[in-house]
Amino acid sequence: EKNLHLLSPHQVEIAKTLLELGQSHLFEHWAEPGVDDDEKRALFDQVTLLNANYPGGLESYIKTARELLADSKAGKNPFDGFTPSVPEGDILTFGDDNFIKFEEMGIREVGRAAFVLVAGGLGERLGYNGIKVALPRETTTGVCFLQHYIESVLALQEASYAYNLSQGDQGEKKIIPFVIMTSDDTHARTLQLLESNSYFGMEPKQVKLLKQEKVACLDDNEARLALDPQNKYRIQTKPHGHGDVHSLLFSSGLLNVWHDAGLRWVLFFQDTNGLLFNAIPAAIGVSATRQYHVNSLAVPRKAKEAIGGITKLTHINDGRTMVINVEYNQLDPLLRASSQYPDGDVNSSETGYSPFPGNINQLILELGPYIEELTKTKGGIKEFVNPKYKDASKTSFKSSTRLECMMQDYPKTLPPTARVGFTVMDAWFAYAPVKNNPEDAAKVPKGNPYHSATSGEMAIYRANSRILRKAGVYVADPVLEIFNGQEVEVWPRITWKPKWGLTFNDIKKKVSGSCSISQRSTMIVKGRNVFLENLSLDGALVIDDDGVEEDAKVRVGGSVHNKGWNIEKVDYKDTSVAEELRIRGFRIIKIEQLEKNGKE
Ligand code: UGB
Repeated sequence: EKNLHLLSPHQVEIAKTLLELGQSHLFEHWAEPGVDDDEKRALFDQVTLLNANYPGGLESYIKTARELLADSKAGKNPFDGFTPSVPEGDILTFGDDNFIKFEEMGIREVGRAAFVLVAGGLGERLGYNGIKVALPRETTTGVCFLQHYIESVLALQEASYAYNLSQGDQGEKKIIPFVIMTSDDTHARTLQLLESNSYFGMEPKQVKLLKQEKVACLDDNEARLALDPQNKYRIQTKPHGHGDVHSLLFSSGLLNVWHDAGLRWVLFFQDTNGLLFNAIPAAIGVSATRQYHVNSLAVPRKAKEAIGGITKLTHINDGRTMVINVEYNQLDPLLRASSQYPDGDVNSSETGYSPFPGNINQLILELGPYIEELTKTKGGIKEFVNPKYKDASKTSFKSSTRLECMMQDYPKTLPPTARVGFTVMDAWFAYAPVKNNPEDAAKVPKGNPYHSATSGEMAIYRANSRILRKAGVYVADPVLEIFNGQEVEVWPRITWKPKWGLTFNDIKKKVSGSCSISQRSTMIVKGRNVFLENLSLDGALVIDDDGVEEDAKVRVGGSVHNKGWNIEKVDYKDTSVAEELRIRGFRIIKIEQLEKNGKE
C-alpha cells in the first residue's frame, strides 16, 4: 500500500489481479518508497511479458499449475485408464525397393515442405558452453550442425525442383522456409553464427528465428510464483520446453503464409542429430503415401534409453485409442502398472530391444490439418509439471518448478479421426544425437547408445561407410577404440556434402567400377558432380568439382596412397584442447592428403 502511488493505474490493476491470484508474497518484502522504485516498476513489465507469452496469461498459467500440482501430489498417473500396447507402423530397411520408392516420393514432395529446427535448449546434459548447433557435426571437415542442416535443406530444394522438372512440372522453384526456434539462452549466438557465416549460403530472408520466452517458476503446491534469487523484484523464470514451437508458429502467422504459397508439410527436428537428413526423403514419402496428418520418426529403442517410446494407448472404458510418445521417465511406471508388461521398461528377449519404437522427435505434420487444429488450440500443448519434493509429504519442493510442454505431445488434442502414424528406421542410419557429457556417457549400460559427442561423430562415418558399402564400394571393417571411456567402432572417415547424395539412388549413380577404401582412410567429397570410378583409396582424399562446367562429370579414379590423417586421443579433462574437441576424446591430425578440384 505504501508503494501504490509509485504505480500507474494499469500497474495497480495488475497488482490487484496478482493479489487475487494469491501472489501477495511478491510485494511483502518491498522496501520503503524511494528505495528500488525503478526495480519495483520493472516487475510489472515482466508480468506483462509473462501474460502476453502464455495463452490466457498468468491467470490461466496459475490455474493449470494448481491442477497439475494437485494431481502430482495425489500421485495421479497421467495415463490413468489407458492400457499400453505396441503400435503398428512402417518399418523401413535402408536400400530395399520399398525404401527407394519412398525416397523418390519424398524428393517429389519435399519442395513443398517447411523445416523447423527447435534449438532453444542449452543442452544441460552435455554441459557444453556454446550453442549446440555450432558444434562440429564431425571434425574431419569441421562443418557444424547448423551448416549441415542448411546445406541439406538447400540440396533438398534443388533436388525436388529437378525431379519435378524431369516429370514435366514446369512450375516455379519453391523456396523451402527454414525456421529456428531459439530462446534467450541461444538467440543471440544463433543469429551471430548465421550472420558471421553469410547464412551458410541460404538467403537470409529464407531463415526466420522465433524466440521462445521462459515461464514463471512456482514455489509450492499453491502455485505461488517464485522470486528470482538474483533480484527480489523479479519472478524467477525457466524454459517451458520444446512444445512452445507450436504456439510460436501459430502466432507468427507463418503457417497461413506457407499454406497460401502451396506448401503441404512442416518438418520439426532437434539441434544435434547429424544423421537426420538421411531419413528425411523416405519419411516424407511415407507421410505422402499414407496421408498421415502426423508422422513421427522412430528407431529401435534399447530399454531405459533416454528417448521416449511410441506407444498405443487404449482407454479401458470407451476403447478410444491414441498413438503417442510416452516420455522416457514415464514409460517404465506406465508399463509396470499394466498387466501385460509387469517388468516395466525392459528389452524383449527375442530382439534385444524394447518392444516400443524410440521417438527421435522428428515430426512431419501435414500443413492443412495442422492449421485447422491450431486454430482451435492456438498452439497450446498439454503441459506437465515435474516438482522435486523435499520429502514424502509432498508439501514442499527442493527447488522451484514450472510447467513444461513437449512438441511431440501435439497429437494429444487431436480427434480420433486424425491419421497419426510413425516410421521406424535403423538407428545407424537415422539417429546420432549429441546429448551426454563424457562422464555420463561412459556410465551408459553396455550395449546402449552413448548419445555423446564421441558416438555422434563416429556414427556419421559408420553411416556413410555402410551406405557406400551398400552402393557397391569395398569399405574396410571398422576397428574398436576407446575415447573418453566409451568403446566405439572407428570406420573410415568418409563425409560428403548433402548435394553429392541425398538418396540411395543418387549415391548409387555416383559410384561405379571397383572402388575400395581402407580403414585408415579419410575421404571428403565436396562437389555434386564428383563420380567415383575404380578408386582405390588408402590415405586422405579431398575432392571438389569446382572449376568446371556446371554439369560436367568429374571422374575420380585410380590409386590414391598417402600418409593420410590420423586420429589422436585427447582426454576430456585436458583444458589445453578446445572444448568441442575434448568432449569427443579425439582430434584429427592432418599429415598428408591428395586435394583436387574439378579441373585437376
Ligand atoms: N528445446 C527447445 O527448443 N526449447 C526448450 O525449452 C527445450 C528444448 P533435449 P529431451 O529424440 O533424443 C527429447 O533436451 O527433451 C530443444 C524428446 O522429448 O535434447 O531430453 C533443444 O534445443 C524425447 O522424447 O531432449 O528429449 C533440442 O533441440 C526423445 O525423443 C530439443 O528441443 C529425445 O528428445 C530436445 O531437447 C530424442
